[in-house]
Amino acid sequence: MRYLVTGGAGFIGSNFIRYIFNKYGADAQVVNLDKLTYAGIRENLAEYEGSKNYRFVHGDIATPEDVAEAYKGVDGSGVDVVVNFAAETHVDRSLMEAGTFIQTDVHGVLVLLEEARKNAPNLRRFIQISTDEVYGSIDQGSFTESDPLNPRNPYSASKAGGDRMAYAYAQTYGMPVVVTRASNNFGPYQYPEKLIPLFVTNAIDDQPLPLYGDGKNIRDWLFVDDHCAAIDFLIENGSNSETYNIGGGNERENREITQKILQIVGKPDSLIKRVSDRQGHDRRYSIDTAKLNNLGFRWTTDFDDALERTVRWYVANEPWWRAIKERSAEYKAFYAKQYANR
Ligand code: NAD
Ligand code: TDX
Repeated sequence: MRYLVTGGAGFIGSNFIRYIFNKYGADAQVVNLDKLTYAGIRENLAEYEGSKNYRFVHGDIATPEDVAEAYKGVDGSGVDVVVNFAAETHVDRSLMEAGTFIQTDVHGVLVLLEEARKNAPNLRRFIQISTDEVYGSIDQGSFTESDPLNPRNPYSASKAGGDRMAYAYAQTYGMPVVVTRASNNFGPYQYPEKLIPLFVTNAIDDQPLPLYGDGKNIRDWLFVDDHCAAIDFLIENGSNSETYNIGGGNERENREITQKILQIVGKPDSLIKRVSDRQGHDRRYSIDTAKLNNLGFRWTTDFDDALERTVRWYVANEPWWRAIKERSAEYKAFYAKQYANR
């Protein structure tokens, strides 16, 4: 199979490319189109650089020329499948600067779809990676795929735009689109601005863990390998125009995750620092995964085991996150701004 993966230098995209090469070996060809924003780290996939099955294209999904170049594939023969991970992804950043979210998460999706019509008329599958956040917050019960969208922050509103744009191209032009809505991912190579990698790396350095509000917000946690396996499964088994929730079945309050991290790292609860709440902070995300389950997909990860392995990965891979936390001027500037408001 010939894949175009966008945003493959980021967290889930890099895990997905590794998953595909581990599973399919030389049968897979992957073009990775990535803009290398603050969140893109090309070295995450250093082991594939120079391989004849892998090609990195430095470009923007919102720039038609870059996208057309990527649709040529690894060897000029084209691509069969697109998996669009490229996005601005951090809710806190969308509260400071929403414009880039609209540009990439909405307009970028439009360009990718439009260029697919021109450059890849025989595409077998276009996977639009959306998020559980597009449904908004739910106090009880779980959202199914047919529930209305109610995004409540600029990030999720932008993702909802991209999600529905992909659907519109399926309806209007018959493109083989599948939309996936995943819950909170965790695992190796996650940028240390998201809850788990931020808290693990702060704990290692005896720095405060800034827990927002009362710490009782609930997220559903999905190990990144299960997410990659589900996407791979839906490339083959999903139906055109359909949307699939990909949850983890692991709903936890943030304060519980925080305490577990401290236990694994072996640091005291006194590192927890209650800070003022995120504006518009969604209370609880919960999605019903019966549709994916009924199609035959099976999750393989135990949450506690995966969390422990993830924490140990950050402990063992200090140079990876120290390069960001200590040498990225952008990272330091973001946190200076973030805590100036709190
Ligand atoms: P990430 O922030 O780690 O990586 C995003 C990647 O996209 C980076 O490599 C970045 O350089 C690239 N990128 C950004 N703008 C681009 C552009 N205009 N053109 C090309 N590349 C661009 O993100 P992630 O956590 O890996 O998320 C991947 C996808 O999964 C996103 O679409 C996100 O909305 C979705 N998602 C994430 C989660 C989660 O918990 N992380 C959950 C559900 C859905
Ligand atoms: O410092 C923090 N303190 C804190 O209490 C951070 C960074 C987060 N939190 C809370 C906010 C959320 O309730 O932890 C929870 C998780 O926060 P994030 O890691 O920022 O993720 P979230 O806002 O839930 O969004 C994530 O899941 C859905 C991803 O960032 C999105 O890309 C994905 O679509």
